[in-house]
Amino acid sequence: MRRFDVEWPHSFPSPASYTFLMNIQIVGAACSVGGRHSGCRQGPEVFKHKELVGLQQSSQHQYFWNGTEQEQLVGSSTNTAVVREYCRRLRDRVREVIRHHDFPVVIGGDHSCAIGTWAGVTQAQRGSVGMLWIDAHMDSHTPTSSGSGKIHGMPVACLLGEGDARLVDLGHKGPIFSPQHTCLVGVRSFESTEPQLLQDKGVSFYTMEQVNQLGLAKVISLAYKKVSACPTGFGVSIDLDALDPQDAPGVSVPEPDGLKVNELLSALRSLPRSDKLKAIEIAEFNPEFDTDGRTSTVVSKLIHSLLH
Ligand SMILES: [Mn+2]
Repeated sequence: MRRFDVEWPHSFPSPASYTFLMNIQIVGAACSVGGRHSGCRQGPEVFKHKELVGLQQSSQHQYFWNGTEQEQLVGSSTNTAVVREYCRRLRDRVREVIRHHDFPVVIGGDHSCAIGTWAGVTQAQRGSVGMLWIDAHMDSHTPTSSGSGKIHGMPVACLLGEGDARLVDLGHKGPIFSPQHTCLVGVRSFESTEPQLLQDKGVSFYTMEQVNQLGLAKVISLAYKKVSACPTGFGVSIDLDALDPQDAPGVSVPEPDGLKVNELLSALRSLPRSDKLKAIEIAEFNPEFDTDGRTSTVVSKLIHSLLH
């Protein structure tokens, strides 16, 4: 019996993959100024309304709604100032969840929330963490390379220590992601400065073309091996735009020819469970474009596939 195995009464279903019980705290990250559409701000509340009860009923884990951090749009504040202040609050909330020995699942919100989420995780873990980043984009712009200036195109760079000083100093000293334990999967829309930055840092990535050549299960398993080797622990951040827009239309920046949701779910389900997984983040849920509720269901399934 492994350290975290729990014995169940015979009347209760106990899946073979079952390893340990957790209190899961879902944190809403209702932010949008880092992104392209204000609709992203509604993501967490719509998810809570549509999915929370189903998630609670389908799980052996205990799910709680920890609360939703709202962005404060005040007067003349720049987007960078708003995102910084926002990410500081999100960081503190995520850090406290881990300090209370619960497991944080952050639902965003534009992907700039990652700056706060993973700063909080590194503060709790007292060190850089590994990262499986599943995304159509590399999110590795800096203010000098970005055409749009949107901060949701910059979190990976910030978390590797590059970019606006106000967004890179939110965690512990040094980069928040351990570069050699960070891997991007599913990328298919990026500009040349971004892979350059990742290569300079020693971060690996699998483009959509490589996913199609090798198969998603293989890619996810290789990436997982790399990120889960980080001694401090690791996280998973999923931008819903990594998925094919037909499977997950409720995103702000859809990119065609993405990951098939069923393939991603089965690849994630087949990964070994690890107590070194410290947090999950699912970002860019935009309910304005999720007319039939397909995308909110996908969010639930992704959480389920990673934790069961
Ligand atoms: Mn992203």
